[in-house]
Amino acid sequence: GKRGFIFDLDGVIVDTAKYHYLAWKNLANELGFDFTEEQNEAFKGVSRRRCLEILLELGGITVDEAQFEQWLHEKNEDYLSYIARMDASEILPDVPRVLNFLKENHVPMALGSASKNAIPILEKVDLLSYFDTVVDGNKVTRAKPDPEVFLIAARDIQVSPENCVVFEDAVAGIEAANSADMISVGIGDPGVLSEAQHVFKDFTEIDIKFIKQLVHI
Ligand code: B16
Ligand code: MG
Repeated sequence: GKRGFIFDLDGVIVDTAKYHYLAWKNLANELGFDFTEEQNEAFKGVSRRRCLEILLELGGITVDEAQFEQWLHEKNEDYLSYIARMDASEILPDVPRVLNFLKENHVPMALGSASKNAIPILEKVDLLSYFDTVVDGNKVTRAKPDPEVFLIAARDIQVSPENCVVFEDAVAGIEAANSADMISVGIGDPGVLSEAQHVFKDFTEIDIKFIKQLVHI
């Protein structure tokens, strides 16, 4: 069947994962505890709300709903201050090479992200026009590792799940792709992403031959 490609955003197309990390770390520090990069692995691909729940568990802090909402807001404002300075130079190396190849070959492409900030980020780095659909945190009710985000993306591009190829940097995202019966490609550390069907350190390691095989061309 016809193949389609689904890309995660943070940590795959752009390195906004580092800005999420900084904003969570700033909040943790303000609340009197530290937050390490290792702990941040569990935040990748996970909804903003779930991240704050985990952060507060790490700090041993319990709060009421109003305080929770306020810290969510504060973290996002801090994150957006990093995003405001982004431009196309922050697209990860060799991502345009792969996106351009797929576009030239008319392969359907979707974005599948947990982020509620996905569209403004794609606009900032000038990649919005590449995607036939953007399925983001505003459209999804169940966060990764639930497969909902990728199943909606597959439906939008009219490609059956088993013919979808998902690029993901998060453990939760690889789990979501696998349970949707899609082909999972991990971007990052093979030790962390051991559940992925294929793993590459980054896009510079991806040969166009590999992409051609996946697209059947
Ligand atoms: P926001 P992805 C995810 O994006 C991030 O990996 C995750 O760390 C973040 O908490 C989530 O988006 C929500 O983002 O606060 O911008 O709505 O990796 O699924 O593209
Ligand atoms: Mg990600």
